[in-house]
Amino acid sequence: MLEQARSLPYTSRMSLSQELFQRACQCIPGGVNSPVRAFRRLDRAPFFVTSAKGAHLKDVDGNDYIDYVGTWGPAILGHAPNCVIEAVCEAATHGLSFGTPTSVEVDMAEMVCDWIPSVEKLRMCNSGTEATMSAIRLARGYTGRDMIIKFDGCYHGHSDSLLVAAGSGALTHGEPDSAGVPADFARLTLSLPYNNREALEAAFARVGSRIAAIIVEPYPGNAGFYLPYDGYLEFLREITARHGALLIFDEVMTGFRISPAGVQGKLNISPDLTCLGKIIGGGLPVGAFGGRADIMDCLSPLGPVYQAGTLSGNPVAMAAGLAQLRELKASNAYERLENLGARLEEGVARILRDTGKDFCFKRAGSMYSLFFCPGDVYDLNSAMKSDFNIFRHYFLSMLEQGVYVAPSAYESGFISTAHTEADIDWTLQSMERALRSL
Ligand code: KE4
Repeated sequence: MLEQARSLPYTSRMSLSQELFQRACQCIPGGVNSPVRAFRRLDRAPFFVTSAKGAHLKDVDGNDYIDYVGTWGPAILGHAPNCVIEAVCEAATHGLSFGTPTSVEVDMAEMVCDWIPSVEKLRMCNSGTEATMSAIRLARGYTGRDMIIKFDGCYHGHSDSLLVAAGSGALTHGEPDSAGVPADFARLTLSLPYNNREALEAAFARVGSRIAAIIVEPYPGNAGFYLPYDGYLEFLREITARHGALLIFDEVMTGFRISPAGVQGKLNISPDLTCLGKIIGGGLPVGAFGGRADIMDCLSPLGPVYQAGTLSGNPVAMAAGLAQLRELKASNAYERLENLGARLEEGVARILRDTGKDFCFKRAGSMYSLFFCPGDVYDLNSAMKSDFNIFRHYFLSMLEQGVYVAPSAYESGFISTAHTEADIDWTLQSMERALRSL
């Protein structure tokens, strides 16, 4: 069908993604397998990708895009890095899944424990949702307590306990508190404003003895990307220790991204448990959670907290993740990511100055967000001030110029080591044209 479509006049070819989207909507809810991909409220159908390499995506209509979504974080080396492709092809020749232990799972666990000092033991799973869901259950099992604290706009996947005031697609589509989550479940999750010490002190004063854990995105990236106030994460460490609750860092996006040891490595904070995903899978479905051995040993088959998965530690996925992590370690990836991120940030600052736009730009390393509102962004309420109509104009203008930024005002942007200075410069030129056309 693709070849036939390609022979059509260009104007008809433009509809191939739309034709696919129409077909998809007949058999897939909303036409997508994850809501944020749907381009809802963006006045156009999503494009359908045929291939990706380095910093670029190609769609079925032959359009090419510089990609700042990076499949929502995993593509830190760019798409389809040769080292990952070769590792996957090699692993696949030995089999796809065994349901038995394999050496690559040991290699992966040893590597993560080496990279992230707070992780003494690790359990693999198949998504970030599984990782956080399991970490929550483990925290409840270890402490014997039921309540969880999360933060407004933070997103930890779609397990029932965590779809309360959630970010990412839940926020994008106005469903921060999803239907289908029993009220009795939601009552055990307290969602508080991020960067607000008083709210936390008050919650612990009220129900501290019932709180099993705080789970936090140390650098929130699911209401757009913003940062903790100085000392805030250290405060989370102190108040949880003071009340016998656990501290869970959800580093599904920031792990191996902000530093080789995520945010915790950059700030030298030791959470009790850490959730991982995305980069650790090299683009294949992988999640993981780990932490203090005395807590992790509560997991079956050693302890009473059950957690399992048919494809957990899948050998092909492990090969992909190991290849990606090894390349990150062997290259000067983090220096390159910082240099590219700084180039983008300096360019954005110049553009905002030259165009007189009072917008807020936040960045750490290769994660960033542009908020279309004045003032600082430091929590969900301030992020929600970003003007959606300006965002939609910006998104569509950038796409027309061959730059794919996240199709939501409530996601982070990601730079990869495969982005070039020329990519960044084209992106900045496109951004300036987009903002000047407002
Ligand atoms: P997954 O179940 O989607 O693998 O991971 C859930 C998750 C957990 N924790 C954090 C901090 C996350 O950002 C995520 C998922 N991230 C979103 C993008 N912000 C996934 C994109 C999507 O839902 O399609």
